[in-house]
This record gives sequence, C-alpha cells and structure tokens, in this order.
Amino acid sequence: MKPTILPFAIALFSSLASVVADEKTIVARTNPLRWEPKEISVKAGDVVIWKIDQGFHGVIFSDFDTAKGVLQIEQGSLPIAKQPSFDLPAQGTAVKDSTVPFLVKATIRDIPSGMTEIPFVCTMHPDDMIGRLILKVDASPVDTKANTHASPSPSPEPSK
Ligand SMILES: [Cu+2]
Repeated sequence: MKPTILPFAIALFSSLASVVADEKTIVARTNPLRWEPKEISVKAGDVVIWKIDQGFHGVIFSDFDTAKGVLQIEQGSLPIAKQPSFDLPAQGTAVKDSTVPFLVKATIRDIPSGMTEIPFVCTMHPDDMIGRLILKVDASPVDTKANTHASPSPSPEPSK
C-alpha cells in the first residue's frame, strides 16, 4: 500500500462526513417542560430523532400533510395519526414515557423550494413545548470529487 493513500482517504472521508448527513436528537424534558433543543437546522439526508428523557410526551407535527413530504418516517417510530385534542392537518404520536426508545425517527428528504420549516409541539404540552426544524437547502450537491468546489470569482461591482 502506498503510504500516502491512508491520510488522504481519512481527510476525504471526514470532509465528506461533514457535508453528507448528521444525526440530530431532540429531547423532551420536564422542569421546565421543553424540547432540547427546540430549534435545529436540518438538510436533506440528516436524521432527526425525537425522544423522551423525562416525563410523558408525544410529538405532533402541526401540518403533517406538508411535513410528511420532507420527513421520511423510519422504522421503530410510534404511529403518527390524528390525535384526539388536535385538528387536522396536525398529526403525531400518542403520549408515552421514556420506556420507548424514541418517539419518531425521520430522515430529511429533498426540501421543496419555498418550504422553510417544520413546526411541532408536544402531544401532552402543546402550549409549553413548541419546536421547529429549520430547513436548509444545501446549495452544493454532494460531490465525490472533493476539490471541485472552487468559488467562482465575484463579479465586479458595477461602477456608477
Ligand atoms: Cu410534553
């Protein structure tokens, strides 16, 4: 093996890993009631997990008709359905405690243009536990040729 390959491969891998996908967890806590964090930025390919640390909670997507276009709900998530105290298009999970591994795990699909956030609340504490995913469109598509991201030279300012 050529000794120069390995460091290069590691550098390439870590630079790709930083742009490819992140796993982000949003934790439901009590005293005070909160999502932690209550806002996160996500991009296509990221995985978001809503889970319970303390107390009884669920997650309701305020407009699930829209949210489900971006959230690919993964196996192991609790069923997402209309819940008794919420009107459609809000849908989400029942209330559970920390014995469930997580409430919902979702992979972010491609983000339609014009869609900027996915608001959600807790099924049990909708007034106290409000959160949102902020959708970031990644301008540079994933490119395996690591060195092709040279910025174009800026256009000269028009002179007056
Ligand atoms: Cu709650």
